[in-house]
Amino acid sequence: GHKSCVLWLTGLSGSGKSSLAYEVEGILYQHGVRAYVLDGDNLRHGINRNLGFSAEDRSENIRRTAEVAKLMVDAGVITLVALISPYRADRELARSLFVSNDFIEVYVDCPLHVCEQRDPKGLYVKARSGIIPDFTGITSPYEPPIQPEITISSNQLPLRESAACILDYLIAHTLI
Ligand code: GGZ
Repeated sequence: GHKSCVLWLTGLSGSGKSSLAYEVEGILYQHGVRAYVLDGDNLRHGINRNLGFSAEDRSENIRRTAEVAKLMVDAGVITLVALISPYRADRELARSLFVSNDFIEVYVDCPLHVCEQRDPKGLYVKARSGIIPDFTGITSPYEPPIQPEITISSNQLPLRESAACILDYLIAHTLI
């Protein structure tokens, strides 16, 4: 058996949040544990499609996603949220919707210059040239977590090992 919870992955664009979330989801699935990824980029095509990247819209993006995550946790699913969620206050609001052990903040820590070198979608180049305004890390702030439950240095660990860190946490806290 398992106990549902939310793993809230925060970090820069290109830091590896989505890859890590889907890796953990896949491993949990193989072990018969129900898990589901709420990915910022995907949600912005659906329930969050009317939101942009102003501070207000990001707050609303986080609030809605946290409410959906809460429903999923109530339904017994281990829920992996992958959102930049750059503002501490927004992440704290998300945390406040859950009982303390159910909210696990995962800081996907990757230096900006590494994210910018990767630039898988060419967004950093566009941000630098001013084509994309309010881009996190370039023209919009990112406030790193102060006391995350888990920190993953994603540029220093292979994906499998990063996923193993999260699984180890879940095991150590008897969530799986
Ligand atoms: C940051 C942006 C922006 C701006 C588009 N700033 O790496 P990606 O491309 O695939 O994922 C990023 C995604 C960020 O959406 P989130 O919902 O996670 O952001 S937040 O939590 O801050 O609300 C990025 C793309 O959208 N993208 N414009 N200006 N990322």
